[in-house]
Amino acid sequence: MKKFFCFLVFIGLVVFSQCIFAASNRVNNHDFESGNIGGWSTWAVTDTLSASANRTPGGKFGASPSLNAENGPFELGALIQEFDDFRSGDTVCASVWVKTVGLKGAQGTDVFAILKLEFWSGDKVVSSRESSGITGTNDWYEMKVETVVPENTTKVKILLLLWNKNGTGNIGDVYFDDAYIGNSPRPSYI
Ligand SMILES: [Ca+2]
Repeated sequence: MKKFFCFLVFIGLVVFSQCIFAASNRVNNHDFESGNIGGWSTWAVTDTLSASANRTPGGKFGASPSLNAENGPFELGALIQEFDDFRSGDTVCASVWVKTVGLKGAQGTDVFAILKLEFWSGDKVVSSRESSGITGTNDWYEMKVETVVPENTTKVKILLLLWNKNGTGNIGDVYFDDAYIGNSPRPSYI
């Protein structure tokens, strides 16, 4: 009986923690386990889903954008989500796990994977914050940005960004997975 009670408590804690995480992480399809990129808009990137690189425990998919768009290539490209429920003065914490394999520019220049937050007022960007970028080959690494929502912000955007510093396009691969945005840092149990 005692073991059964402990089992019920354990199940309850698992369900509770998942509910808390679901409530606190505002990113839709944050782990790409829907098997598509639903919830994300794309800007100048293609090849956005990968079944070969995943960071989510028990998962199958990550996102793998490329700047080599059919109508490109471009210097910048991103997967993007926007949120209208952050208020000026709020703390905003964002993070994403990223992995790179031989990532560089099509012409030998550097290409960086970056986590960026943009703060919009109406149709204008009023400010932005971004992580340091990584390039080349790196194992899974958690990029983080934490700041305070500036005055007059009406919309916050999270961008999983690729930037070719001195040219266009890229070769090699970048993988993003398990994106997060909320008013407090990502819970430690995910
Ligand atoms: Ca995943």
